[in-house]
Amino acid sequence: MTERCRVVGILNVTPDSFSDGGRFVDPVAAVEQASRMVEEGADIVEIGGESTRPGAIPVTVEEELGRLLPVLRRLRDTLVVPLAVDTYKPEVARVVLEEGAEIINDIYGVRGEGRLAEEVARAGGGLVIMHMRGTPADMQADPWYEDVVEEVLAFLGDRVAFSERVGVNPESIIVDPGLGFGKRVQDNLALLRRLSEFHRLGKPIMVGPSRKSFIGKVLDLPVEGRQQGTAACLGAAVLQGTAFVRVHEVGPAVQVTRMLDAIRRAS
Ligand code: HH2
Repeated sequence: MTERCRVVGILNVTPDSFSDGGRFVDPVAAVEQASRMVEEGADIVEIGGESTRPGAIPVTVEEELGRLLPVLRRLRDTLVVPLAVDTYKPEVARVVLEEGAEIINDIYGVRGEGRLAEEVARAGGGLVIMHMRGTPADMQADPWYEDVVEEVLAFLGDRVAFSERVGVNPESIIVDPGLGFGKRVQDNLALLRRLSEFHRLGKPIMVGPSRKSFIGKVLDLPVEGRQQGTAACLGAAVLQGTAFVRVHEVGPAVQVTRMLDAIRRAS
């Protein structure tokens, strides 16, 4: 089991992300936010150039790179932590890996022909394989599972094997059940409750509950009121040995995960 849970700070350089959309489109504001997250204890900063919220509109490769590169180029020379990029496009992955990103986070879980996995393999980068049912456009249209944990495990197991076949370093693969991506409230809760079953895959686990709508539905709260709900989800995840948590508010998450790590280590 992982020694210490790592905190991944989310930096969306998009106009339309569900929780921080529009705040960090300006590269200067984005760089300030990234530096703040590192000061607060982020282990990784992850930049996203296309929103994946339900119903979000896809952007072209040029648009996505146009958002990412000014920020990535500034950050790679100043930040002391690894940079990840949230993209599912192989062309974007190739360029950002050349420009200093070390990890690619693919919400499509290297589906399809898997060109993205080949780009990661070629660059010797890290890969986050996330589960999503459908696409952001249709994922919340009546999702249904017989056994959500088994189905997500089967998908991730298959995609891990595929990624290793095309040459991604087995030591650099992280798996993520994709909270909020084509799941009902009870599916998200079951995934969190049974997260320890994902250790069967033999890979570090990442989860991203931060401010998501299933928290809002349980607590009947808008996005800006979901800090404590997020912290509760981190509690469930860290006590089951998750290796990475992906959050918008790094400072509180660092405190929560350090405390949970201390509890986990107690005999
Ligand atoms: N959640 C979001 C985006 N990418 N990647 C992983 N691995 N796991 C997640 O849970 C995950 C993810 C959605 O959150 P956010 O990036 O804040 O929103 P948006 O997609 O609207 O930019």
